[in-house]
Amino acid sequence: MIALRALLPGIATAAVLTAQEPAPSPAGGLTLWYRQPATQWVEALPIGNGRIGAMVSGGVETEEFQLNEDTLWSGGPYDPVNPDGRAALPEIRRLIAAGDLAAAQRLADEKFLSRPLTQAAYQPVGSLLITMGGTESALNYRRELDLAAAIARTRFTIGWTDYEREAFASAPDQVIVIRQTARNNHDPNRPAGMTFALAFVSPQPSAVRTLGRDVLILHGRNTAADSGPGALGFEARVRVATEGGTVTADGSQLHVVDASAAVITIAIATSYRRYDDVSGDPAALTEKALAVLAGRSFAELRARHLAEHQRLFRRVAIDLGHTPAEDLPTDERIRNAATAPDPALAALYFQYGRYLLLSSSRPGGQPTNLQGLWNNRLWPPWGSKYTININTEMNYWPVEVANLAECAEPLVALIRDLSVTGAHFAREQYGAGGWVAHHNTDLWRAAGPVDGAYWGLWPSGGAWLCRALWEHYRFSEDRAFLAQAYPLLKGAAEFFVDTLVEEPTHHWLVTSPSISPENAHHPGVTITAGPTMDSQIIRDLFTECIDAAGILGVDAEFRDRLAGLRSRLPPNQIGRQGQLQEWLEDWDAIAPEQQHRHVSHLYGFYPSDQITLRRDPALAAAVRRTLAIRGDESTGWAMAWRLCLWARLHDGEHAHRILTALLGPGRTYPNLFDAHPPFQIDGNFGGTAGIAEMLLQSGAGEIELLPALPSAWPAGSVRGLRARGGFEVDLAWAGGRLTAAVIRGAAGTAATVRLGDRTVALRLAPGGQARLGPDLQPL
Ligand code: FUC
Repeated sequence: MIALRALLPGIATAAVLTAQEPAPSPAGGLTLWYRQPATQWVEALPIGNGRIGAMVSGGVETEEFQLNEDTLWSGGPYDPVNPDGRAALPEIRRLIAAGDLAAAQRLADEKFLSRPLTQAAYQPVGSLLITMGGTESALNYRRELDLAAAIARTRFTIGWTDYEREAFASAPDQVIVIRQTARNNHDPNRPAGMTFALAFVSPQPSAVRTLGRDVLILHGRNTAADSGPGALGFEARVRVATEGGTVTADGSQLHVVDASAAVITIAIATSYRRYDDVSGDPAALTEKALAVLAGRSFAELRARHLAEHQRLFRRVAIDLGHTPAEDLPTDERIRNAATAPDPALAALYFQYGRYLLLSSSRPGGQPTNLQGLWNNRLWPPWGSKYTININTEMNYWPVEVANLAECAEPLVALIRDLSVTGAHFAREQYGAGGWVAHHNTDLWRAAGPVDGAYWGLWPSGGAWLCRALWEHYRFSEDRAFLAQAYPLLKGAAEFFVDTLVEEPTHHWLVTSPSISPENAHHPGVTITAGPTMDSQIIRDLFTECIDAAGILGVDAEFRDRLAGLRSRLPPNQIGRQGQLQEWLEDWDAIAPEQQHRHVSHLYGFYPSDQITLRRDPALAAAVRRTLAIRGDESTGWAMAWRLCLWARLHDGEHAHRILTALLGPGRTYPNLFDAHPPFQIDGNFGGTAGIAEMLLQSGAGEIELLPALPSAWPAGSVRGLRARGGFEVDLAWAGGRLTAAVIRGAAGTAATVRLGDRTVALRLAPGGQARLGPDLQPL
């Protein structure tokens, strides 16, 4: 029992005797496995199809599938515009220009923040409980998550019966499927019977009923948010089919008696259709989802699920080396991460990041939130929403390089929504054109500043999200996509065209009011004008618009206008500690939190490549100095960001030290979820991106091989990473040196390939593939 323990005090976990012989990890290192059921939520194993998901605890007496659906959030559609906001803006700006930052922050808190001050929260559906009863001890227990198949399995033996449970969340069929079997291990020819009850529990206002003898329904409403009452209905509908035995319903539970196998199918839906439309019919949707599967066997559902998962998952393979450490269960490997070299754990973490993206971000669904898709609390930390001053962006850092570009679609759709709600906010509260989003957003696509000016008064969240659009184009060179994305980029830029102000000292054009995300420059004060990160983000945004408009052959005048404004943005500055300056003024050394988790002004070095090691050595050295001051130790995502930055600095040893700490028990839970703490999924995705960045970097027409290979990974290989410019790359190395590289792309595509100081110019011949040897010589 995990998530709902408090609600179900009467249910105890059956005693589990672990198997004496540890089974080695199967499936080529792509399995998380354990010798005992989960006793807390961060030990349970996540499955998901991008829209619906479950945390599987692997219980014996009672198994819990804690369920989520990605549109079940608190509240309903709302407009966060503060009617006092627009009138207060000139005075906030005046106070900032006059240097009275604390007063500006106070006034912003009083007049400029969204109404209400907080956004909606992502919420759980409830749990499906499979209760077998009995108190006998289980033997030969093992549970696992097979990433290659996207299947969670639990196996154990009680007496003469072997039990096995398999569960997956199917993207093609939009249901969670569980199959439970019992086998007589003494005499396979004799039947083995399984008796269990199926029940729903939920922390939501909800009710349970049964339909016929084999359907169980949980239906309910979401709870209120500060923005208003719950406006969503939801339903989870389960059908059970058995081989042998009987199924009966008693109005609140289903009872399976003496079956040798049971297939449990779960459909979930809410009434959410769009951020401003909650008119969906969850009962009709779940009924239909189950009805269309009526003729399909379990084997067919499983085959369809596997084919879709493997189509995407198998694009990338990775091998970072092997040690005996990898033979232990996953929780023990995490415990040993700092002391027992385990390169295969880094490889598993990388593939787990890809698995999590596939499971939590699929076309048509919501983007991954702070917990991806998985949340068991009505009021999760930070509402488990979209924090767009780093966290949501980080969730998508691996999406292109790790060859899952399709998974970016929900983020593109969110940006499209924000370009509408954010245009309304820009107009009403800033009197500006274009669109804006601040540091958070939610299911209802609220775009205004929330929580407090200290955290929320940051107008660059939408612009940072737009970077994902440009990256998608850079990796794919897909012009049709660029044509769709351009209006979004343009709208984000138009907001700054209308709102940048001239600062009094250098006459640079800056954002005002703004902050450098969540870092105070003076005690209690974050508000300022023109923090470095804003100028970097706007410089990128303007450049992307100019380039995109050029490629598409549109908006010549707008391009010139942006180029003119871009030349007046503040430059990146080096401060008196030799650091990259975080604010217009050199406040870094006096800022109260010298080791602050955000490294916002290093955005320009990673994820952006506005500053590069080779083109801007002085600024890159300042980045390194800032990282040294900030230190390696931080929250999960903040360490993942540092990992990516050290990889960009080509310091593989330093990057590996951070990765090792990230993989240890302080920052990784037993189920490999990242610990902020508490759980936040961004560190998983940032860590995945960081591992890719150690092996391959690309940009400005160059593909760099093994730029930050640590000595801990002397031999290995990776297949299927993507590089900007439309390439796919395979690499193999031994003795810490490249042995072979394969670069694929469309015929005629050109790039410079770099290995250390050596470069070769490459133009792909017909067939679209080049093979290079240890010194980049053609093979
Ligand atoms: C930002 C971070 C916090 C946390 C929150 C969800 O506000 O500063 O560390 O990750 O998002």
